[in-house]
Amino acid sequence: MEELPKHAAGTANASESGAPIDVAVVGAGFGGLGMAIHLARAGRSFVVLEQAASLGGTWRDNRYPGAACDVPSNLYCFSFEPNPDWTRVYPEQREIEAYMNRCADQYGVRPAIRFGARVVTARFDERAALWRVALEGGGEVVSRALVSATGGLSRPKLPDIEGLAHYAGALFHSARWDHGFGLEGRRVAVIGTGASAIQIVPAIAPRVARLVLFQRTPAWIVPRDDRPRTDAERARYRRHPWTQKLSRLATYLRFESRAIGFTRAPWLLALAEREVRRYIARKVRDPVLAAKLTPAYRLGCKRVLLSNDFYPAVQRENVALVTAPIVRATPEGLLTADGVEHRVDAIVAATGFHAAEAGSPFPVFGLGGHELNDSWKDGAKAYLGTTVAGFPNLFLITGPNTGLGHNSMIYVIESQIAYVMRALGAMRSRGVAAVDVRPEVEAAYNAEIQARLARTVWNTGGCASWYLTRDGRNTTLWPGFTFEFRRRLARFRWDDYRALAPGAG
Ligand code: N01
Repeated sequence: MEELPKHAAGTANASESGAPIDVAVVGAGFGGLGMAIHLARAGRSFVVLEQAASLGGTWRDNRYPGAACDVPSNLYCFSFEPNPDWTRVYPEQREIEAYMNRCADQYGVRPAIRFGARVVTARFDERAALWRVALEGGGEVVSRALVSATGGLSRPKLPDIEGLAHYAGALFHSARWDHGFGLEGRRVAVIGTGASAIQIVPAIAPRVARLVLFQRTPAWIVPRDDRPRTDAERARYRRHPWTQKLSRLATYLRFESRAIGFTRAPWLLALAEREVRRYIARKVRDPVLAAKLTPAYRLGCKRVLLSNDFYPAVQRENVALVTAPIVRATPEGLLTADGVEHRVDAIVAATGFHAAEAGSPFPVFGLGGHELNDSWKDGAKAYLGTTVAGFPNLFLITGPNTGLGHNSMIYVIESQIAYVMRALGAMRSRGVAAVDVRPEVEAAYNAEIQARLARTVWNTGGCASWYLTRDGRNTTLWPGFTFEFRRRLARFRWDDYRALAPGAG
């Protein structure tokens, strides 16, 4: 783990003078923030363009009741900035958001973040070998490299339910929680039983008069070994930082071992399923309800969820689990296929995000004016999840096939940031203006990744998930151990790239 100097001066050049800066970063979540800290340390000129008014990405957006991370706090932070003050084993949203803000200040990068700056297009200018990034309301940032750190799960997906527009009550997505809506004594519908819903339901069930939970597919849910961090632990982490590093390593290895079942030997997961079925039988008294809550696909196919309070919550008197499909919305609620109208004061759509088919949130034009989302119309792909042929000096953080079903995304993010820094360093030392990954290198890499994914639980486990495109292509997940991902990004290989000079596009 690397120590970074704190209070590094942010060398942002956010001016629109037209003078090119080294790097324009889009997004101030974990990816953009980590990138900014490393660019500042290297003395690069850069700016972070953030459309919102504050930083934090997913941890700024997902403020629903109960929001917390399912990766333990000692692992879910930057390797160079361990936090001895985490109050729980699993960090809550507001603590993670505060941690990110603290990092921005400690490493001096906040002045480099332009809030309220929404990118509308990014265009590679072949003559100058520069990126021209256009902002909403006019204005342009010109940079040698463009880092897109816009997040894989940043675009909420509302359910496609007939008549929803005519529903007269409150309606909001889990990632856009309406804190102005008073829950007390109200009837609330929650659609979905993914990671967001299973945190929301236990958090709001004691507050609402009635909660109707619409489940389309049950999730595999395992116990969550959460507890508060004791004062003694926190003191020990301060006095002996290696003890926290050891805890981080132990958690990393424990989580990493899950990749064996997910990616190499899905049959092993049948053993875990037996355990979880027993757990459901112990926790859910009514066998009919237990059967409804038991998945019929391989564990791991959809993200495995962690919770101790979801099963108790669905058994509360004021909670109903509805498995009949929703046929349409009425002005007063939701009508299900069994003819029942569920009248509610609010509908919470915990229905996930546009992921596998999302593409870039803004048009990105590369060589020959080609648009990135056009190149990705059959599914997003990149080399090492980071660079795309025909888009010189474009770097993606959490790009295609970098997602994980088993470990911390911050590990992936840091691997990619290090790769970008190596690429920038290599270009500078060779006097090269831009690099473009060779199409055959990208193609061979993706053929390998897809062949490996074909054997994983995500592709073979018998479920539909946000990991897959409509035609079943897995564009989101990395098919192996995360240390393999890091090793493959540990060197910037010139042979993989074509060097471009200005005017030589
Ligand atoms: O979204 P999801 P999420 N009618 O897509 C259902 C991360 N995350 O926001 O399974 C009825 O997983 C849908 O049903 P089905 C994490 O990576 C992490 O919960 O498609 N139901 C499903 O049950 C996670 O995987 C944390 O049949 C409809 C649910 O909505 C990712 O974010 C916390 C429907 C969507 O589940 C996304 O999680 C939260 C419809 N029309 C999120 N449409 C932690 O770290 C969708 N559904 C703890």
